[in-house]
Amino acid sequence: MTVKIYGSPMSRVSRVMWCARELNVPFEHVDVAWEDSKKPDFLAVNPNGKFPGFSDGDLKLFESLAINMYLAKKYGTGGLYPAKLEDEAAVFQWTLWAATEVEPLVMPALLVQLGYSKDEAGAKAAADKLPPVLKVLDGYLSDRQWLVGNSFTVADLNVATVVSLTHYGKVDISYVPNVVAWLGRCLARPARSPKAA
Ligand SMILES: N[C@@H](CCC(=O)N[C@@H](CS)C(=O)NCC(=O)O)C(=O)O
Repeated sequence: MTVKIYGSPMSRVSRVMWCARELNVPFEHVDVAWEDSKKPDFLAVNPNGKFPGFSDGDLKLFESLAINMYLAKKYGTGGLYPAKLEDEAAVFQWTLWAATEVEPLVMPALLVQLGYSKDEAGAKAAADKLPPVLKVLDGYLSDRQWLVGNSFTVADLNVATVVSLTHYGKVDISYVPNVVAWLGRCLARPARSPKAA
């Protein structure tokens, strides 16, 4: 088995496992304890000392959403990964949008909920900036089911893993009903583990 996914499944590791399952790519999950993430063995896989770590043969990668785009392109072009250049560009757009515009506004609330942070005021201030951002996605989804083309792609998977953090962070997103409905469609996919975040 050439694909290995390293780290606690209760982390962004779940994103990559979801993607691999969507693609029916066999993988080895190497569970790494949180306290071992800064030790040399794991730093040799991901020098950031963060989960996930990933390898496919000799290739090592970090950044969960980039790993997903790699996996989808290698094992799912024409399916989970769109074949057309313009659609690939839309995958890049939505993935980077989720990572840069959405995740930083949701993560503080999640860290408070998980007990890693006590900065409730900071978490609220970040989450308060979310509505205009998510309304962009809501408007886009007003007349379509999926982000790119007519079927579920890695763009949906990547953005859904980020937007779903609102649930775990107890951030209300009921004001964007198209996003709520789309997120439900994404998270209902059989390849997603019930434990995924
Ligand atoms: N942008 C990175 C973030 C990686 C990350 O922060 N992972 C968390 C787990 S979900 C982690 O390992 N945190 C431990 C730490 O920051 O020391 C990615 O998407 O892979």
